Parts: sequence; C-alpha cells; structure tokens
Amino acid sequence: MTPVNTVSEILWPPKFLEAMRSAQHWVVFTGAGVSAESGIPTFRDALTGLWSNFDPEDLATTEAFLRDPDLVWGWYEWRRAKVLKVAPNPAHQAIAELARHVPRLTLITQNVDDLHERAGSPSVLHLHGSLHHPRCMRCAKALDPPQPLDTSQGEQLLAPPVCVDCGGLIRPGVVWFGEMLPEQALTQAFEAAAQCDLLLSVGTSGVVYPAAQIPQLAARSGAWVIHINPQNLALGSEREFQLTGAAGALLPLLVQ
Ligand code: BV8
Repeated sequence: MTPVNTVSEILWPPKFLEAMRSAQHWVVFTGAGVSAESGIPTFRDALTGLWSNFDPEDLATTEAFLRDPDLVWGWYEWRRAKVLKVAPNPAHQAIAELARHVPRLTLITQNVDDLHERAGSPSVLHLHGSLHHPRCMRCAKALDPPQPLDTSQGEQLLAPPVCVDCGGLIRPGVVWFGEMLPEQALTQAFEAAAQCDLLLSVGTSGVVYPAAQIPQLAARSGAWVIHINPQNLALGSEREFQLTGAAGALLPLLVQ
C-alpha cells in the first residue's frame, strides 16, 4: 500500500503527489494541534488555548517556579493528569502508521505529552521536554512521576516533591521560556530538517523559537513543506503549502 494513492484525487496538487511518492526522508513536525482532538488544550487558540486563561510568565518560566513552586508544580501536575486520562487520536495513529510506509521518517514534536509514543511511534524527538519526566532543579536527578492528581478538582496548589539525594526541589521536565532546548534532540531535528525531502508541519502556530525554524530550514534546504492546520497560516516560501483542516481528519487519508 502506498500512502499517497487515496488522497490523490481529493486534495493534493500533482506536484505534491509526486513529492510524496518520491520522498525518501519524511519529517513530521508536530505542535499542540495534533493532540487537540484527544482533548488536550492548545496554547494559543482563542478561548480554549491555555494562554487564553493563564499567563505564561506566571507558569512557564524558571522565575515563576522559584517565585511560587506550588502554583507551577500544581499546574503541570494538573496538565499531566489530563494527558493520562486521554488517548491518542487518529492523527497520532496515522503518523505512527505512516512511518511503516515510507522509507524513512523522523518525528519531531514540541508537545510535552506522550501521545505519539502511546500511538506507536517508537522514536520521538521532544524539543520541549516532557510532563512525564520530572527532575531535581539542583542535581538534575530524574524522578518517577508521583501518583496523578484527581483533575475533577481543577488545577491545584501542590508542593513539589523534594530530591532524596540533595534536597533540591523537583521541577517539571519541560523546557520553559528562556531555557535552552535539549541539545541532542535539537541537533537531530535541525539535521533531519536540512536533509529531508518532505516535511509535514502539523498543528503548530509556529511562533516559538528555535522550533519554529524547523519548517523554514526544510523549505530553504529544498524540501516541500505541507502545513496541516484548520487556521490559515502565513506561509513563508513557494515550497510551502497548507491543507486546511483538522489533523485527525486529514492525516488518516495518507495511510488508508
Ligand atoms: C530559547 C513547554 C535560547 C512548557 C513551551 C522575544 C522575546 C522573548 C523571548 C523570545 C523572543 N523571541 C524569541 C524568544 C525566545 C522564546 C520564544 O520563542 N518566544 C516566543 C513566544 C516569542 N523561546 C524560548 O525561550 C526557547 N528557548 O530560545 O533558548 C535562549 C535562552 C536564554 C536566553 C535567550 C535565548 C524555549 C521555548 C520553549 C517554551 N516552552 N512550553 C509547557 O508546555 O508549559 S512553549 C509552548 O509553545 C508549547 O511547548 C508548545 O509546544 C509551543 C508551540 O506552540 P504550538 O504547539 O504551536 O501550540 P499553539 O497553541 O501555539 O498552536 C496550536 C496550533 O494548532 C494552532 O495553529 C491551531 O490552529 C492548530 N490546531 C488546533 N486544532 C487543530 C490544529 N491543527 C490541526 N488539527 C487540529 N485539530
């Protein structure tokens, strides 16, 4: 089964079909929109986005955690508990399936959930860390996540655990604003973007750097870039196109 046949007549311009048929190395680059249909809120969507209801300065920076560890730890534990309650959606599943049909696929995500892994994607480059890998703020020792919260009580103030080795505060394993991204994952992501033939950018507003450079780098390096998003995006080059719609509806068409 070739992944592109079913969609051919429906959606895709002929030059894309040719690009998909001949692409040896695919990159799939995902953002919060890929998990939206699982019930995980995005960040910047009006009304439903997390940053419509919370201020990133109060929650997603080192300064915020040092100022109010209980607020920040409790907010991330609330988000982790939400993730544990939901399941991967057809978009996550289609990406895992696509990897079985194309010669090579690199999956890069900005998401801090584990829904790609639970859908069966074996190797995921997490650029912004993970809700599921807390670590000590002082000595960096990793900690198994505690028992999840009961989310029916909403977000809660909750003291972070303390490191058994050094007594430091345990922090969420995500990358906050102003922090460096994990070096190895970022290097691998940039290399894949520079070398791929085709990049699918799924469910991201493309405003957070340096991750937002990844589709731009692929297009500059000669790859085709296809954005999948229900909102119209401003596209940066003639090698970029958009398929307008929800990831959970469009991506399964690639692997039917
Ligand atoms: C760094 C993790 C070097 C934790 C996140 C100017 C001033 C100040 C700072 C900067 C600046 N310019 C650049 C910066 C740096 C800053 C940055 O980019 N800021 C931006 C916002 C201006 N970047 C950093 O600080 C990064 N580090 O640069 O290090 C450095 C270090 C020190 C000093 C100098 C330099 C670190 C960034 C990491 C931030 N961490 N969160 C957490 O989760 O709480 S960011 C957050 O945004 C999430 O991680 C998320 O992954 C990321 C990207 O968002 P998206 O995934 O795109 O989500 P969004 O809601 O925006 O969009 C969703 C899309 O889905 C929408 O388009 C929607 O239409 C679509 N959608 C909805 N439903 C569907 C759908 N699509 C498909 N199907 C659907 N069903």
